[in-house]
Parts: sequence; structure tokens; C-alpha cells
Amino acid sequence: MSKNVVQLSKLLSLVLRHQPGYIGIQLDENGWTPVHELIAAINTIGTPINLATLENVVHTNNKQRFAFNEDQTLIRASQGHSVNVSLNLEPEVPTAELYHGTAQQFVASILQNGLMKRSRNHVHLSADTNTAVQVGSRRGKPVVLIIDSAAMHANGYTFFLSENGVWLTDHVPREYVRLA
Ligand code: HQG
Repeated sequence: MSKNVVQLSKLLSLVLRHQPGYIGIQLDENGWTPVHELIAAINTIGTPINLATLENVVHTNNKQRFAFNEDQTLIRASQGHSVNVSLNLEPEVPTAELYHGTAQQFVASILQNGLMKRSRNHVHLSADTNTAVQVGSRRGKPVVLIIDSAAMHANGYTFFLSENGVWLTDHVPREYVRLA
């Protein structure tokens, strides 16, 4: 992603996941906002953007963080929200193991208390260890935790798979977490 696209992606993450009020837009209950309203609102804060630029940010995004609806009148973030939205995802059966990337300083607390969603709507898990390393590197020395998702699923815990391939669940109790 170019520098410009990265900056726009960060702005979209902010307003489509956390603070729509920052540019004066609203998200509906499923996280969608009208594309023309988003474009107008971003221009209003002095950041020039048109439909072609927005499409470029969405389609070249390294994690496919944002998605249009079918007729491209609406846009939303595919996961990562802290505002209260329902993504309307169907429960999915996870692969036997999933991974969570975190930083060394959080490990003791996670092994003690399990994985908490903190400010977001879900705990985020990945299907591969490389992604987990990248996620963990954002906060310090990365540590990969293995989640026994097969046992969790067998015991009635629900998992969702976001449109961009992130596994989501509510809480991972400590007995399902171990160091890689
Ligand atoms: C940690 C990025 C202490 C948890 C990524 C994490 C992801 C605990 C932090 C997405 C804990 C929360 C989400 C406990 C959890 N004690 N620390 N009991 N339970 N934690 O950012 O998973 O680039 O809300 O390990 O790629 O890091 O934004 O979650 O370090 O997919 O698209 O609390 O954000 O995607 O941090 O990242 P976050 P996350 P984007």
C-alpha cells in the first residue's frame, strides 16, 4: 500500500470501527455507512478523496479491512470494531487450532485470565502463525499463543469468521490457551 493509501486506511479504521463521530458520520446497526456520505465527510475534514480513491484503498488494502455491499452503495469495516455493531456473521466451525499473537508483557496475564476482548467487540484469532506474529509485533516482542479451538467448539463456544479471514470469539478461557 502506498503512504497515501496507508493514511487513508488508518482514517477509515478510525471512523468505521471506533469513532464515526470524528467526521460526523453514523454507522447502522450492522456497521454500514453510505459511501457518498463517507466521501463527503472525509472531504469536509480537508482530506481529498473521491470514489476511485476509496475503491483503491478498499481493494489494495493489505488486510482487506473494508468491504462494500453488493451494489457498492454502503461500506463497512469487516472486523475490529469497538463501537457496538452486529456484523451478522453466521457461526462457523473453526479449524482444530487457532493462534493469537500478543506481546511478551501480556502473556502472564493471559495465561492467568484467558484472552479478553478488551475495547473491541471480539477476541481476534488467526488461522496461521505468521499472521499471529505480525499482530503481536504491533505491541512489543511477539509471542504466539495456541488456542485449542476444537475443544472450545466441542464445549459450546461460538466462533465467527470475518469477511477478511479473522476468527472472532467472545472470550478464550485460560484452559484453552498454551504457548507455542
Ligand atoms: C491483549 C489488528 C492482558 C491481546 C490486528 C492484545 C488484529 C490481554 C490486546 C486486530 C488479555 C488487545 C486485533 C489479558 C487480551 N491480559 N492482555 N487477559 N487478553 N490481551 O488491538 O488481537 O491492523 O484490541 O493479546 O491485526 O492485538 O487493526 O487486539 O495484545 O487482527 O486491521 O490485549 O487488530 O488489525 O489489543 O488485534 P487489540 P489484537 P488491524
